[in-house]
Order: sequence, then structure tokens, then C-alpha cells
Amino acid sequence: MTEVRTPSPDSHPLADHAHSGDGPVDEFDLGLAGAAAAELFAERWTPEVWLQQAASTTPPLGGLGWGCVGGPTLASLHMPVLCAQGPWVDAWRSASTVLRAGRSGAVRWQEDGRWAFGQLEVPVADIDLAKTARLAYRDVFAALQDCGQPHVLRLWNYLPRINADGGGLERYRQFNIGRQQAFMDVGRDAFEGAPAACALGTAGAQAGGLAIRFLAGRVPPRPVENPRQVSAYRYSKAHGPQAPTFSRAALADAGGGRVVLFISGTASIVGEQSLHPGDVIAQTEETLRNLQAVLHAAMARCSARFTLADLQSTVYLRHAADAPAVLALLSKAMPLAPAPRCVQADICRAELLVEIEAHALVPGALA
Ligand code: 3EB
Repeated sequence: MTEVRTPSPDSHPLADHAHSGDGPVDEFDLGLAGAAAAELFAERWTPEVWLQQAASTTPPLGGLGWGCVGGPTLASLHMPVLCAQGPWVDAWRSASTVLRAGRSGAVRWQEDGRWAFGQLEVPVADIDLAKTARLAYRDVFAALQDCGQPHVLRLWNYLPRINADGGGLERYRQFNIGRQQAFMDVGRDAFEGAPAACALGTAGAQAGGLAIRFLAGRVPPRPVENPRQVSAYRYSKAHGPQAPTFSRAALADAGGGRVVLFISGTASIVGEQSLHPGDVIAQTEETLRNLQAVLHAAMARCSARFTLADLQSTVYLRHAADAPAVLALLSKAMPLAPAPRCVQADICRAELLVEIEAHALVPGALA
């Protein structure tokens, strides 16, 4: 019988918020059967359940904490929660035998031999966000190498005052310059084959720095594009000197005869143009058409059948006051889906009022 060692909160490497140098790498043998290790699971937890699970003999790989403080292994995201469920954690876990934790520059990560979750938060100055983004992504790519799970399945980006001017250029556009450059620096796909992602703005005194989260794995995911939209990495210069680096969605084998679909932030964009300025309801309806189009594109690439009811979704709203109307529309449009979660955030184009992202785990196999 293998001895079970549970990380104690203060000795856990992720408890160390220092950003300098590479930290120690600890291994926690959790003494479970190995066969299930390849399976990936997503769970939506209350902050209390997160704390229990993180201290258990089967801790999650990591998670995104919304409006909550989840203890030493979870850095919360600084956005007001607008849904009735209140603060929550999107946890990612497997049934693995071993979790290994480490630090690569500013990134703290955990991996289980098949999947990895990483997080970083770095301070952001008023100018030169491109450089900040490039350096942050250098650490993300170092982490992917160090943790042995080199392929990104999904990236989440949060930055303060995303629509503000950053010295002659909108800060989101500066971020795009640094992000794309960082992909090129290490020879990663910055166009076709880019990871699924989102990029949102945080506001107010709690805005924090540039926060990045990622889920990675041993096997490259299969990118999916939306035929209603120009691929974001092919946007014209009208949307900034360097294009955003993300695919509309990504598909991966989740083990156990299931596939996982990660849908990037999706908004009221057709072609490459924002539609329905000033009308949050029409924007939400257009976004639903885009989500449906992504599901159809994904189904062409695997045997899984996806519907809107399969989606665990997160809704970002520029204006908190829009939450009741948008959530009511969504519960009508996808009545059988798990209740969407919702936070206040700035969307990366000033005219966009709503953005929806989602993941789904359903039976099937990659085609
Ligand atoms: C769009 O379709 C809306 O910059 O990583 C959605 C998802 C958006 C990801 C990103 C931006 C990003 O262009 C914005």
C-alpha cells in the first residue's frame, strides 16, 4: 500500500506567491489505481467544496475561482458575480495516482502525467502591456515544457482596463501584440492550430494584474473554427496591428470514451464585424447562433453529438444591470442546460456587451 501524502497548505508549492525563480517540484503519490488517470473531469463547486477537495487525498489539478478566495492553491479572479449561485470554482480533475506541482517563472502548475493546470498573475503597468504579455507567455510556455504536458487545451486571460488607451493603442490590442510575439518566439502555432482562449477585462479597485490560467495535456487538441466568422488569427488590421491568437474551439479525447469541447469566448461577431451595438439582447441571440455554429463544426470532427444543453457556460457582461434579461433569455434558449454562471467583465471590443464561453464533456471519440 502506497503511503498517501497530502500537501499541507503552508508547505505546498502553490502557496508560495513569489514570482522569482523556479520553485521546488514536489510529488504527491496519492496511491490510486492508474488506469483511470487518463480521464479528465470538469466540476462546478462552491468555494467550500473546493477547500474540502483541495485538502483531500484526491485534490483537483486546479481551478478558476470566481469571486471567492479558495485557499492557498486557488488564486481568485477579480470579477463581480452576477448569477444567483454566487461565487464558484470551475475545477478540473482526473483520477490520477500522482500529482506533481512546480513553478516556472511566475507560473504555478500541477500535473498528473496526462493533464496539467497552471496559473499566473503578474503586475501590469499603464503602458507597454505588449511586453508584459510577451514575458508572461514566455513563462507559460516554459511551464508547459517543465510540467511535461506541452499542449495547451484552453487558455483564460484577464487584464485590467482592457479597453483603455495604453499609449496610442488600446490595451487589448497591445496584449495581442505581445501574445502573438510570444507564440512566435518559441515556434508555437500563432495562427491555424492556436489554442482555444478568452480575454476579458477586469475593472475597479480589485482589478488585479494580468491573470492567465491554462489547461494542458500530453496530446495536441483538435482546433475548430466557426464558418460564420473570420478566424480571429486572420482578423484584418482594422482590429489591431497583430491578430488575437486563438481558435474558436478545441476538441480533445477526455478518456473513458468521452470527448471534451472547449469553446472560446464567443460574442456578437459575424465575419469580423461586431453586430447589434447597444443591444445586449440581440448580441446574446447572435452569440447563441455562433455557439450553435461552433457545435456543428465540432461535430464534423468527432462522433460526439453536442447540443446547447451540454454546455457548462460562463457569461461575461459589460453591464451588471443586463444580467436578469440575459440570463432569462439564456434559460429560455437552453432550458435543459446547466444554469449558466455570470460575472461582470469588460469585453475586448468596446461595443460588445456580452461574451459567452463554455465547455462540454460528452460520450464520443475523435473522428
Ligand atoms: C472575438 O471573437 C471576441 O483575444 O483571446 C473572444 C475569445 C475574443 C478570445 C482573445 C477574444 C479572445 O474576437 C473576443
